[in-house]
Amino acid sequence: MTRRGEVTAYVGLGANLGDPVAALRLALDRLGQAAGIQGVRASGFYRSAPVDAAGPWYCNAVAEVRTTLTAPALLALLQSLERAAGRQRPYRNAPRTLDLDVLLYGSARIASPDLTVPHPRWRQRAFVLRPLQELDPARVDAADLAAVADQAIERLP
Ligand code: PH2
Ligand code: MG
Ligand code: MG
Repeated sequence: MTRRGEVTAYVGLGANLGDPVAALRLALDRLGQAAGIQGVRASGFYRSAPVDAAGPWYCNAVAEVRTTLTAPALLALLQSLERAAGRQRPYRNAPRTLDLDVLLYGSARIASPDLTVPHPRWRQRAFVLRPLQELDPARVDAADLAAVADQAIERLP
């Protein structure tokens, strides 16, 4: 159930430096406790080979978030959690201790300098489609999933 004023958003979580599983768990806890977040439902965790990037394999997950925050406020919250996890940005797609992306924000389409929603590449990434499918199967297109079948990914037990 979504109450009036609440939006259902989907957040992608990823990490491939430090202790990625611990970082994702902590981020989910902090997200759930943040002001303006009414509920968080997380997918399972996945190990996935880097896509368009180098470095260690990632741990990835997706969270369904009920929120009264605006999309820019949600982005600011996610960025504060990334900073708390020691995120550095030496270059594009560098290995990271924590990456939190707004994938979807209700049915909104946003194209601002800071934020593009839906995330421009969410349908081309198995590490988004597979966990998202657990949370809301109807959102994931079978043809999209088939197109990313070559991306190495496994669900963690
Ligand atoms: N994030 C990227 C680039 N490549 N690959 C995997 N497997 N997982 C990610 O989270 C990821 C990536 C840029 O954000
Ligand atoms: Mg990302
Ligand atoms: Mg990001």
